[in-house]
Amino acid sequence: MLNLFPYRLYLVISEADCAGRDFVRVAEQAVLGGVDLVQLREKHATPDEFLRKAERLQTMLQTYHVPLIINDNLDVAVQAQAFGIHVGRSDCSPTHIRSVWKGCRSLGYSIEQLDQLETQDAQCSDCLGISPVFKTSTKTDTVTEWGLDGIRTIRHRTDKPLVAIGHINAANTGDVMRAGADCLAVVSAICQAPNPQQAAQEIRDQIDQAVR
Ligand code: TZP
Ligand code: MG
Repeated sequence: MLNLFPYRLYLVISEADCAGRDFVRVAEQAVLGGVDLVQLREKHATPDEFLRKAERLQTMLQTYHVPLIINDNLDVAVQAQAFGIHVGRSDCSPTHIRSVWKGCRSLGYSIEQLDQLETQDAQCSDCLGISPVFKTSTKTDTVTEWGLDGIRTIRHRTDKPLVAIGHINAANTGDVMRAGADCLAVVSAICQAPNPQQAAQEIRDQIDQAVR
């Protein structure tokens, strides 16, 4: 079967996460280090600001043929001609997005509780976020810290591509991949790093070793 989710290292970025640096430049460095999918997650921007940021990021990413995913905002995703969207349990539902955005090429859905796996929303999604794997200060309103056992549990229950997120770094990458993740999503280990390209490269090397 055609692999519709060939991505391994997924940068999740917002301007506020980048320690005062230009977020598009940080994302570009991350791409040069091996990031192959980028999500713009702007929790405090107005819709107009969110769209402008998405367009800037999109322009850079297109030169590298790296897809852009928009967190949560369907209007921004459509207007920025993003590759896809990622939503959580309390956001616009995947079922609704499928019915209205025919051009969506990647629909991600965060799994915070096991009972979500059985839902239509999970079933119509292209990938599932395991959210969070470990406790993280980047997102504190979380429900379950899945840990490595949680990844294994979810892996046994679904064939969907699994994206692990939450305190992922080069030191735990191997364990998270071997527990059953297909792709790792990272905020601070790349965005806050003094050298985002090198930080991405280190995680990417660990991923490549784990999947060999
Ligand atoms: N969803 C679950 S954890 C998280 C999100 C957006 C934040 C992950 O950030 P970090 O800095 O990689 O732990
Ligand atoms: Mg959300």
